[in-house]
Amino acid sequence: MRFASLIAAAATVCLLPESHGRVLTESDTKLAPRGFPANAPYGYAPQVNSCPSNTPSVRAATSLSPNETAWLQLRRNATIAPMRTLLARMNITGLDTTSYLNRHANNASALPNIGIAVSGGGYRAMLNGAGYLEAWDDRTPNATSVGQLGGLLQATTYLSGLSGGSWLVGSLYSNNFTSVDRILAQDTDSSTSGDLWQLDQTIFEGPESGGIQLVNSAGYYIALESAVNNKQDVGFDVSLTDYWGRALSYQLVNDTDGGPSYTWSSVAQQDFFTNGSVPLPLIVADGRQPGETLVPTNTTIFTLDPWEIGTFDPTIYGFAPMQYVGTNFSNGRPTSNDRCVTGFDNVGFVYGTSSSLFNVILTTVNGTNTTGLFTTALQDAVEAILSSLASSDNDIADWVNPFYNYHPDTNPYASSQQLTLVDGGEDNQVIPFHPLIQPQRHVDVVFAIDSSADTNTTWPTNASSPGWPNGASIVATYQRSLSAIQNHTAFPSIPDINTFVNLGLNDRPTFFGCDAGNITGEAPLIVYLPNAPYVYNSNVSTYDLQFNNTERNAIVLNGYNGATLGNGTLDKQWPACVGCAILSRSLNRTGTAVPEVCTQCFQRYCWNGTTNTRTPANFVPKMKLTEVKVTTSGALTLNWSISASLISLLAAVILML
Ligand SMILES: *[C@@H]1O[C@H](CO)[C@@H](O)[C@H](O)[C@H]1NC(C)=O
Ligand SMILES: *[C@@H]1O[C@H](CO)[C@@H](O)[C@H](O)[C@H]1NC(C)=O
Ligand SMILES: *[C@@H]1O[C@H](CO)[C@@H](O)[C@H](O)[C@H]1NC(C)=O
Ligand SMILES: *[C@@H]1O[C@H](CO)[C@@H](O)[C@H](O)[C@H]1NC(C)=O
Ligand SMILES: *[C@@H]1O[C@H](CO)[C@@H](O)[C@H](O)[C@H]1NC(C)=O
Ligand SMILES: *[C@@H]1O[C@H](CO)[C@@H](O)[C@H](O)[C@H]1NC(C)=O
Ligand SMILES: *[C@@H]1O[C@H](CO)[C@@H](O)[C@H](O)[C@H]1NC(C)=O
Ligand SMILES: *[C@@H]1O[C@H](CO)[C@@H](O)[C@H](O)[C@H]1NC(C)=O
Ligand SMILES: *[C@@H]1O[C@H](CO)[C@@H](O)[C@H](O)[C@H]1NC(C)=O
Ligand SMILES: *[C@@H]1O[C@H](CO)[C@@H](O)[C@H](O)[C@H]1NC(C)=O
Ligand SMILES: *[C@@H]1O[C@H](CO)[C@@H](O)[C@H](O)[C@H]1NC(C)=O
Ligand SMILES: CC(=O)N[C@H]1CO[C@H](CO)[C@@H](O)[C@@H]1O
Repeated sequence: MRFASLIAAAATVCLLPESHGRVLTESDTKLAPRGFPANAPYGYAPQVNSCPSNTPSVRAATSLSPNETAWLQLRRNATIAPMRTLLARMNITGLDTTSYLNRHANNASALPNIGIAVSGGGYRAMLNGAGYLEAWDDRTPNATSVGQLGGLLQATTYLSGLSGGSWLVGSLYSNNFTSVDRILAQDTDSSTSGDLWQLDQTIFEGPESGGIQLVNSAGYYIALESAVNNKQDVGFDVSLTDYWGRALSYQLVNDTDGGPSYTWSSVAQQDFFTNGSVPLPLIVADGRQPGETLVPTNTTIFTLDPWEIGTFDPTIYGFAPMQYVGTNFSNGRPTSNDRCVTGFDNVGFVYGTSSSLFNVILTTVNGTNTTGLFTTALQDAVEAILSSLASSDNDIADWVNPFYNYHPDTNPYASSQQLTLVDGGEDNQVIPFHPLIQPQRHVDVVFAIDSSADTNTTWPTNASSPGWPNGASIVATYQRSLSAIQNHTAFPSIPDINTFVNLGLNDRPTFFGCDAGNITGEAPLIVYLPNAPYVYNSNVSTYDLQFNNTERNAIVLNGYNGATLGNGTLDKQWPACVGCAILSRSLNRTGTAVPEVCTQCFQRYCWNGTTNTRTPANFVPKMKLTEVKVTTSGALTLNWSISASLISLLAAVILML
């Protein structure tokens, strides 16, 4: 039986002392230019050195980081030219957008400040999100034709991602901010074997050898294990998330062994970033205290950007330098000037942390009658995992706590040397709004891609009939903005989830907070973009881990059609309406009259305060355009064995830990 033998193989690997300490290959350093393997030649093992003269420290969250403030000068300026081109193409009758932008070009802060938030939801979220980014990217062929939205990405200041959304964001930034279109196109170009986003081989099988990912046949599991062992051997605690992040990287980072030397902080040193030509990537994770099984809505939410890890929440209210995370800090200072750590912030560990939802999977499986679903061997494996995890508290991402002894009056982690982080969606806020609604950032509009599966999902019994969003995620963000932890973040009014379904707000783009005057505090206008069937039933299960390229591309294409409303066929005015959403807060600020076309758009797309709270019938959305046909070659029917293989990977790594 395949999965059982996988476990056996993994167990064998553990017994092989030779697999420790991977020998670095030449290609580790040779392939460097496309990304930034800042920790080379040490791979996944963090390094301890004496601290630099400018001693790293934790700062209070009273403002944006000096790094961000300086970088924004460049970035806000750099967004003007693409915004000018985009708005001009959007045909906003009654407003000369080019003169408007030119008039305010010497004061970029008067102009629109755009954020994009890519939700979680496994590969479904990564691929649906990719379709939106592809449609908004001016490098995509045809995306700059009349009626298209290419350039919105180039006009954006902030790009946040969580869980599956963080895989998308992490993948682009660790690959020279390559375009989605280029990643998908690699399959048709035979000169490059196409190693990115090859989802037909699950992370349990690993990539085919011979490509750039697996250069020799040493074996995928051996490489995974030895990388994590290397980290452990130099004195760091490891957890399931280390294996998870390493395994995902084989699909997401275009380098040998998924680039074990690639760090998240290195993004801040790359030209494409320092010259302000791309948005600031923000990855979100939740704090989960030891012993806690359910993550409350008012948990501390962490943001990991290339400069820092930390939070504006009034609990910790501080940020630590990303490059030196792993260092033992106490009350914000390194405990020893001889011991500053670098290389802990591996990029796979960062998006592995953002998607570390093992506790959710395991508690769900724990309550499920799995008789008849798993083989006896797997059943045993499940039970072994559950008891092992329960006793070891290992179902989290284990970070060295930079906030030890920091703000001890309010910081729930102040007395812990460990910072335990989990999937950013475990507090039900599956869309990463948190970093985008901080008042210091002054974001005007957030394009919020919601790929949650809320309707009709009792995992695992309904795993073959998974769900669509029903607004639950954005409702959770709204509710948090009313609670004690909000610390002056504001959010537009959002109705209940029954209203979402009854009014169809979850089945088409909906704007929230159109009237800035109806909000206490400064909040962006939200362009809510729910996953819906435009050309493909993209509601595949969160636990679906295998896609052939045809289905992968169909989900991306569905997202593209969601972004453009079928290249404008569902609404010819859609591009103008997107332009109006972009401009809305800026027009307020500069006292400019709102053009008639925008008034019409707002009547059509803004939620006007109506509610309908009765319990809705089963939500079954209709295909909006012509469906694309996909031969799935069995991939879709694999739901069960895939879930089973997830369990077997967990079993395998438990054996390794
Ligand atoms: C990174 O992308 C830029 C812009 O597309 C390109 O000019 C440059 O050659 C790329 N660098 C590498 C190493 O591929
Ligand atoms: C961030 O700012 C600090 C202090 O201003 C500076 O020392 C550091 O080099 C900056 N980091 C990067 C990656 O630019
Ligand atoms: C621009 O919009 C106006 C209506 O506001 C419409 O009459 C006109 O055809 C549109 N032009 C293009 C090129 O779409
Ligand atoms: C941004 O643009 C303004 C106006 O063109 C200019 O004065 C300013 O120096 C620019 N800032 C940076 C950091 O380039
Ligand atoms: C991946 O790396 C290979 C080898 O360096 C390169 O030829 C290919 O263009 C890269 N793919 C992408 C999508 O950047
Ligand atoms: C599994 O369920 C049992 C009984 O409901 C419970 O005692 C145990 O804590 C659960 N284990 C995990 C890991 O959730
Ligand atoms: C569990 O499922 C099996 C097979 O579907 C069924 O025969 C059994 O009665 C169920 N057990 C419980 C406790 O529900
Ligand atoms: C979170 O909510 C719980 C229950 O309402 C409350 O006891 C706790 O103090 C809150 N924590 C924070 C940090 O607001
Ligand atoms: C290119 O964009 C135009 C205008 O939106 C659209 O009609 C056409 O179908 C698109 N072509 C392709 C190949 O996507
Ligand atoms: C305006 O604000 C009130 C009070 O918060 C809220 O009940 C109402 O739903 C808001 N209207 C809209 C359209 O957001
Ligand atoms: C929910 O699942 C049931 C049975 O699996 C199916 O009949 C129904 O259509 C589903 N509803 C939705 C909203 O998908
Ligand atoms: C704007 C605001 O009220 N910020 C507060 C957030 O929380 C910290 C820590 O409690 C306060 O110091 C800030 O004033």
